[in-house]
Amino acid sequence: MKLPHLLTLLVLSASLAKALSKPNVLFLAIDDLNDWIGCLGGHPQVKTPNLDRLAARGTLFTNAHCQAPVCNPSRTSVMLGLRPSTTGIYSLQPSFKKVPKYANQVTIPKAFKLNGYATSTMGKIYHSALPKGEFDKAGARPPLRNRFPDEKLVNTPKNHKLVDWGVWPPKDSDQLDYKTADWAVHELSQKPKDPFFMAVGFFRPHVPLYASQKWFDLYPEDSLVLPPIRRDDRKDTPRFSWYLHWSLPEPRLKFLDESKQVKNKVRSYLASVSFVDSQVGRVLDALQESGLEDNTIIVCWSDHGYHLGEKEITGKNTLWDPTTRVPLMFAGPGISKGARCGRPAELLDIYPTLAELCGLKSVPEEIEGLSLVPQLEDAKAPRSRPAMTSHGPGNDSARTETHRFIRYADGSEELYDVRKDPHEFKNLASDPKTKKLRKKLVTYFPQNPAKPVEGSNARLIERKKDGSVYWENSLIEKDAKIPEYE
Ligand SMILES: [Ca+2]
Ligand SMILES: [Ca+2]
Repeated sequence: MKLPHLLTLLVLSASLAKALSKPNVLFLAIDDLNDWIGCLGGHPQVKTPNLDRLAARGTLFTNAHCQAPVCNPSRTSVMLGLRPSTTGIYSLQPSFKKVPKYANQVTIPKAFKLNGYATSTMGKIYHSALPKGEFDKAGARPPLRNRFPDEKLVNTPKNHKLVDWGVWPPKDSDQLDYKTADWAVHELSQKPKDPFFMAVGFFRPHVPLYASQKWFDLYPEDSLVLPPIRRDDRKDTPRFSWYLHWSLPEPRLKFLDESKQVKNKVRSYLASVSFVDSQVGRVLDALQESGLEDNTIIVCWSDHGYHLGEKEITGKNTLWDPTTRVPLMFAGPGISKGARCGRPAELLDIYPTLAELCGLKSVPEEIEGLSLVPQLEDAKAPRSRPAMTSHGPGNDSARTETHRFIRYADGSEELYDVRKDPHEFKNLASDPKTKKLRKKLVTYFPQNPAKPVEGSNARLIERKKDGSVYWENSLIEKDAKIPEYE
């Protein structure tokens, strides 16, 4: 009788040890990546074998949306677990570190650190320079030769240095993302101290949309499929929708049409996506080779999407799917494999999800997301609310499984039935039959959105109480022509 008893003890202690050993976390952030990845099907030709294999290893959220349609507020919302309408951080500045109320907030990496994790990072996780004290260890940004060509490849109306696209640089290893992947590969090969939280932030497909020739070769120009663009799509969107992207460094569709750049820009974006996918692949391979894969949770997300002509614009700063819909996937211990979840999900949910998966104790009570663990166990598990996105106070959007609803700060509205109209072409908000639904969806919006914090500026849209509207703190005249459009 002694032997079975010993065996039982051994089995018990092995499962106890497993339960006690905290999983590592590999946190992969990608900048400006919309739903143009193979497993989300946003573009029929896109090639992202590495993101696709990660999705196949875990659970992919097919209806995930950012909380703000620009870098700084979206990333702040993810890392602090708070909505822009709560913090008042809506624009490209300030960093939360400059907002006294949030300067010492327990962010995701800090929560891991407080729970005994070794934390490290390289690349773009926060929008601005990496705040001090966020991670134990940070990879240094290396000097880059060939970061920019001698002259811009495309002359755009604003001629912003970053707003450029085409074949560049000659070698992948000249790209910052390559160096970032190098760093992660090296760190993983050293078998980091257990448990670890490693955040790796990739910069493409943020502009400039540069990739070397081999990535362009994946998308021959003569067979290129263009996104669903309707050149009269803004006829039924309110004037206020233009205020959300009143004047951007990114050109309008009109410029792309006139300069015959639609195909070139679409190809450049696709090439940039495939390039960044290859760098994600290098990191995933390194994790596998390290032997740590079985005890590592991987989460991969993008801070918001990107328009390539849809709704007659390029860039972000909107409340429609091309901007709000983002890749979000989890893989690792306790997560269903090969699952696709169509329930609305928010990037805000990453914080409580990781906290639950890793059994974190020191997590701020006020974080606003909902843990996605029920959906990671069973993709059909219900979800109590839509995914919300805000751009400036009072401009809100709710995405359910069937509809997209938008209300702007002046009360104008849009409603799309995405079952019949997945590209949000036909605004149904003026149809009286939709009133009941619109009234219901309004109830999810923030009731008293925070005012923009001091120092807010770039990409800030604000409607004052007297009805005047300010773009980046400058008044928009009531009858002003829409820049670069009218
Ligand atoms: Ca971004
Ligand atoms: Ca339309």
